[in-house]
Amino acid sequence: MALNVVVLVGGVGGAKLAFGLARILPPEHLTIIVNTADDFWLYGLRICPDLDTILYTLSGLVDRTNGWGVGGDTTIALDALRRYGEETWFRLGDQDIATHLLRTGWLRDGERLTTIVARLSAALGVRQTILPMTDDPVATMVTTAEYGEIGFQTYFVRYRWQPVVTGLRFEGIERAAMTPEVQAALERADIILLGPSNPWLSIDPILAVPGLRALLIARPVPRVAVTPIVGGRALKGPAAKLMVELGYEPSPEAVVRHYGEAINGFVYDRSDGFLSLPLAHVAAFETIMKFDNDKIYLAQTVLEWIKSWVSLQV
Ligand code: FO1
Repeated sequence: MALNVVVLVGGVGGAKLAFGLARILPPEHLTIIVNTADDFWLYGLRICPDLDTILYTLSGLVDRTNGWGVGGDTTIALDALRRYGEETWFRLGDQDIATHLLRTGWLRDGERLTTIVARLSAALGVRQTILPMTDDPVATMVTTAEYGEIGFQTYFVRYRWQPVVTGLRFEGIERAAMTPEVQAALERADIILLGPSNPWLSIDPILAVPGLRALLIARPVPRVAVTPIVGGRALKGPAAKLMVELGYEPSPEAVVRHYGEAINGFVYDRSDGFLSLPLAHVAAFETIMKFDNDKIYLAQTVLEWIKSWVSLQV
């Protein structure tokens, strides 16, 4: 019998592992819980970059160079917005805008983000379950040395994550409710994975949804994080830079310590040699996922390793 696997992810890095898992698991056995704290409003549209990255990756529509947006998309609407004097630092493609138009309309009609994602998934032929971490609006706010507190996408895209970060907060998180779908998925899970996403920017908002971290910790199943840090550097994006700015060493050890009780297993990269980590279950694999084969290999290797350790315990 296939196991139920739940994976917590942010954007591009997590999407790669989700892709690998989707290739080897029956679709009804894979649930992807996605960060929504990088969602924001732009031109009156609700944009959910991490959700869309997962949706486009699993449907095969994704732009394979960027890892986000729709492959081959044009930017005619963005050019027209520029003509009106609008700022266009966030590159929204024309096909991508169709997703935002529908989602915004459905949200305005009072529909939950969870059911909206299910509708979009079904229309794009995605059979795995993609769940937003919450239906409620949460916004990552980044305090920077240069600009004070700014929204996440302003920090990440507009300023290309160059400002020095002195603090982070997730606006609205206290009022965010865990959805019944997220709760049920975690309660049913045989294996819970934390993808190689940024622990502070992508995974922390998910764990900060009231009750979610406690539910995770209470589950007596493998809860395994895959490292986003290899050789002291981030696989993608600002994880290593951010860790230094927040006073941590950019290392797998610091990631393990940060996750604390939320995990009981950890996968780091083979190139980091032998690491002594304060966890019962630790493995070193090839974690860099450049090609589709790498994604499938890592997903397969991690699941096989977890299954071997679970059967040893039984
Ligand atoms: N990332 C960029 O670096 N530049 C962009 O212009 C950009 C546009 C964009 C449009 C739609 C979308 O779904 C994602 C987009 N991203 C862009 C990626 C995204 O903002 C980040 O990767 C995530 O928010 C971080 O997890």
